Amino acid sequence: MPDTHNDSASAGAMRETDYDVVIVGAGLAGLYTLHRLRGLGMTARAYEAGSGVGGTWFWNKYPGARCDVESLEYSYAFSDELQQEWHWPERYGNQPEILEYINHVADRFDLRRDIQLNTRVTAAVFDDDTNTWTVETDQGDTVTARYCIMASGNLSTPRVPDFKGIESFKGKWYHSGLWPAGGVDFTGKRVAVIGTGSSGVQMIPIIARQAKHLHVFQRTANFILPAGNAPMDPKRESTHKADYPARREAAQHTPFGIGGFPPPTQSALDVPEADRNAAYEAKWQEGGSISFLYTYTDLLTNQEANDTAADFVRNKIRGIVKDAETAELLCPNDHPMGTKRLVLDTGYFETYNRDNVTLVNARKTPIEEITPAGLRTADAEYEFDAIVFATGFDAITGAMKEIDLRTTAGLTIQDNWEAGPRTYLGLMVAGFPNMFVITGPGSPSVKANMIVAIEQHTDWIVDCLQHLREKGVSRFEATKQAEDEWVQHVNEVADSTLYPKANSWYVGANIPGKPRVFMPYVGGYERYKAICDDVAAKGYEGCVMTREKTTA
Ligand code: NA7
Repeated sequence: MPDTHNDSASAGAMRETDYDVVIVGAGLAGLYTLHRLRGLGMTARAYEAGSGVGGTWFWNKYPGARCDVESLEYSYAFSDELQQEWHWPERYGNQPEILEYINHVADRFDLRRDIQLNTRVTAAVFDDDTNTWTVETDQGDTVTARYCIMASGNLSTPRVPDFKGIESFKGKWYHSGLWPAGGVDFTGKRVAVIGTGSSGVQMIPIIARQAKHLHVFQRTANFILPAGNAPMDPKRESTHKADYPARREAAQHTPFGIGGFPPPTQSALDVPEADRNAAYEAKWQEGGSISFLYTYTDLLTNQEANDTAADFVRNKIRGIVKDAETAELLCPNDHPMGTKRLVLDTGYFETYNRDNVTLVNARKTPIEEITPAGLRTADAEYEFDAIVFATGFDAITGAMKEIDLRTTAGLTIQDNWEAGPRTYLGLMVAGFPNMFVITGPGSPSVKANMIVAIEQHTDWIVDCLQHLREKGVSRFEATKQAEDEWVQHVNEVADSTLYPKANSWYVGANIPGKPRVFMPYVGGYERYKAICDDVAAKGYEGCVMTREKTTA
């Protein structure tokens, strides 16, 4: 671990700013940050591009949008009253329910008065002399703050591929992450869905029930498991709530920040085939992705072990999908199971048994052009009334790189991250003092229960701000050495797993030209948290603090 820790004094009094903190984004991360900063008596302003709070859950209104972590776990833990009182109607929250919950939190904790909606942060510049940030928005605001906290999300920059001819299309087109608030009725329409990640897989069964005909363009077959969604079992809810604080605490000591699953104890290869398949079958029936990955210790680290689970899933697909050729096309075959985000479905594979659904192999015959009437692949022309792009996001780094984020010392985030993102603990970027990132690259957030990661990051940052205030620190930054060592650690951990084998958004593979770097920390949430706690306990090891000589 890095050991650079410096505490120096500089001349001059602490410069006045409009706010102590500017927060970029009012999703789950921005809201909790605002709440915590209030508790510290700090002034803060959150800017949010959407016309409502909620981030991901505000934008992703496509049919079937649902969380893949169970509601009783995918919810804030910071208020026991909140978690006791809130009732989740289903095992997994759907988008409207989660958005309702987030709005309830905004009201309950009186957060809205410090949030400016319909406002996108366009620039954030750190002044190297005054140690303050100046933030500009597309609504003409220019404000100063001591600190800037990026709560701008990992999947908040929707990407429509650069297809030729898109402007010529005479029908309507949509992106999953920019869905119209009033919904879309596909009844009687000829529809194309492009993309079979979580968004495509969730919407396809629903659109298939409405459309006259649905063509699905699949480039990569994914590993998809049954969600096992169901109305919330009242007994399960009351048992969970009776034990909530202990369950939340237990989740802190797990690799994914999700409790309730006994950790695996055996290698998949130490178990006879029949027993192994029985174990996978039980997990398949139970539903859920983390539980499935927990069947054996080595599913994400040993190719041979992984193959046993992958074969089980492929056989399931062949058992559900009646047309043998379609079934084969739906069988993932180019990456180990779990190395792309595992998708949870409700009736996805069954949808291909409908007469009005056709699967197109967009790997063999790529989409070449959008035409006025529909689209053209390498070997055919199609006519559509609507095209849905479920083509994903410029993940993890997209939102920050869209901002003119720089320092007067001459650094820009775009240059700094040209060869891939670099952070210390996923929380700070060397050269960008007084800036924190929530769920940034190099943190385990997208590989963990996101809301648990958000609370952990925020608590760490807010505790740090309190420390800095008590010490009269005006400038706080990660050292280059600490950042280099963290980046190396993130890479070493990733290389000890099967994750880098997949062309996923974890490595930026879905964006042409994006540097191929494994961005999340996959050493486990609990290990990451222990490292963060240790860094703080050692007086923010790996960071430099500059104190004012006079703060009176
Ligand atoms: P994903 O998981 O990035 O999926 C995007 C899908 O779109 C994926 O199947 C891509 O295929 C496909 N895609 C992208 N570009 C093209 C082109 N040009 N032609 C054909 N197909 C294309 O995004 P989602 O919105 O589904 O999910 C994002 C996360 O949200 C998810 O992981 C959960 O964490 C929640 P590819 O696999 O790149 O070959």
